[in-house]
Amino acid sequence: MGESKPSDSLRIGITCYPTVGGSGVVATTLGIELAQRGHEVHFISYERPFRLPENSSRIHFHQVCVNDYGLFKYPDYTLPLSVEMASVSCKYNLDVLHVHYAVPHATAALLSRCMLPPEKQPRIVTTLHGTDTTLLGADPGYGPAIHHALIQSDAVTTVSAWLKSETTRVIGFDGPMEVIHNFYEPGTPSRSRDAVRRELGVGDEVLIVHSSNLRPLKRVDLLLESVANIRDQNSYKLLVLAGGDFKQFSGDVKRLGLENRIVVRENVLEIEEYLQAADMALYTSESESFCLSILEAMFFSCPSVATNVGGIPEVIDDGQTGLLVECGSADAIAKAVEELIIDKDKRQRLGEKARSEAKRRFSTNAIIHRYEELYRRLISAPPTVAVVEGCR
Ligand code: GMT
Repeated sequence: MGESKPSDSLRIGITCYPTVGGSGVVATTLGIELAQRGHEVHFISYERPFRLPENSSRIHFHQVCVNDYGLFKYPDYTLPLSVEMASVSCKYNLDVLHVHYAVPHATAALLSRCMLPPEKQPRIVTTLHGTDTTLLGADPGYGPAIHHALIQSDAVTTVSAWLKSETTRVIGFDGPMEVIHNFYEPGTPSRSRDAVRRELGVGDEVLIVHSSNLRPLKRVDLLLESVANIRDQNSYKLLVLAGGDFKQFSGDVKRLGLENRIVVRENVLEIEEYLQAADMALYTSESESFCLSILEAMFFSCPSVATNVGGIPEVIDDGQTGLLVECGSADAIAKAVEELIIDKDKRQRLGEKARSEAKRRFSTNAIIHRYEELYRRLISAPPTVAVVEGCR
């Protein structure tokens, strides 16, 4: 299969986390878009990424088998992943191995390269997504391994300018990094906006959407406190699209008297259905390299109220495509949300601008060619032979 390909198409391996989560969504969409542009794409992971189509002739999935040997207290994923990466690289003559989220993917990619003869070694691209820098990069048990993987990669990209500077600050990596912002390609909803709003029990209220994996840095506690501070409690409903178990917050919901204001849908795959039914979005994270969910909402003309942290100001133009608020104050967040609830004209104006800016700056057409150009540049240059200096 690997032998005949159109002269300018590439063979690209992609490794990502296959579950619901921004880095996996971005990697999967990238693979689908690359295949549509004529490239041969090989996904290598422990599970098929949830949005990966089954029926594309140019998309292949290679499952990594993890054995739970009795001797091991913790099952190891990195070594079988590296072996599968080497095997796929060798069999299909990969030009590039593009890993999303450094841990453990970048280290596994380097190991796989060491297992291959020079003529079979693909160029390695590592895309940093967020907590691989901010959380794991600061962890002494991971930081030096991430630093090593970055200097040995042929290219490193970050999903925002903020994440690039954090990578230098936290990990001490001062090699080249290219900022390639995230992108999104909305699917077409299969139900009408009215049908979805009926399902959710929403009438004339403003429907506020929040979509996240609910991890502590998403500050769901602040989200709930903020909506509880909205003066007219009948003016809105909050839809939580939860990539996790929302029951952990039922105590807060009860304490704040929000039982009738919140609708939860867990592990939704077709988020477009719900985004088209929403009027605005709300994000209260304390750290965020980009926040793909804000971008997804923008494509459906939803302006967000969001905390002014990390890379979020690169996505939202404050006062034009959404409203930025300092993280921490539930009062300030509630006021910004109220402003968009009460002023429908403003909400719609910001929503329309959000949509046009999302298409202009963060559509697949605006971004995918940046990765293609990067791959071609790497292939035409000599591979990276980095020398590690000193101990870390
Ligand atoms: O880094 C993470 O926490 C996981 C990652 C994910 O897989 O959801 O989220 C990060 O990558 C997304 C896609 O690039 C970004 O939209 C998120 O902002 C980012 N999360 C954080 O920085 C906390």
